[in-house]
Amino acid sequence: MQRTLAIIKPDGVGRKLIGEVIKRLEANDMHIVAMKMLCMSKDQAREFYAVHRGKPFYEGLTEFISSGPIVAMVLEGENVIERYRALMGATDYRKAAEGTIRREFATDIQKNIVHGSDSPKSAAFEIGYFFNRFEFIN
Ligand code: IDP
Ligand code: MG
Repeated sequence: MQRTLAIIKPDGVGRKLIGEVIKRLEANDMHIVAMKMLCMSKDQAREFYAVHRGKPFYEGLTEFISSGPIVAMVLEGENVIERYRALMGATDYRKAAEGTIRREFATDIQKNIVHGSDSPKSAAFEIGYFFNRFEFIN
């Protein structure tokens, strides 16, 4: 069993896509074992996305992710890191496969509705960033 961090970004929350995203997780055997809605500060966003520091999109990305409420979730399932990445689709929605969340709902390479950890190492860091051990249902 594997865990990953999923986020519905401010564009997804603002466009009332929380239910749409969660429906797809539940339909694909990804179990929500922790969940919260919150707003990130700019400093928290900078720390969360530290891996992208120095890239041209870093400033815009941290500004965007701290611009409104997000929903953070921990998903559990077999091979869930890779399976959830596949459900999201490519970072650039124009290159994302048909039927993926980003292909259907993203409007921009930055405003792409969802985030998902990309490896076991990043999942461990990202889950620990948002959740402590008392916040899981099991
Ligand atoms: P990922 O979310 O598919 O893992 P990353 O490369 O980790 O993609 O980038 C993190 C986030 O930064 C993306 O989801 C997107 O919101 C934003 N981003 C990535 N590349 C660009 C870009 O070229 N221009 C603007 N924003 C970008
Ligand atoms: Mg990434």
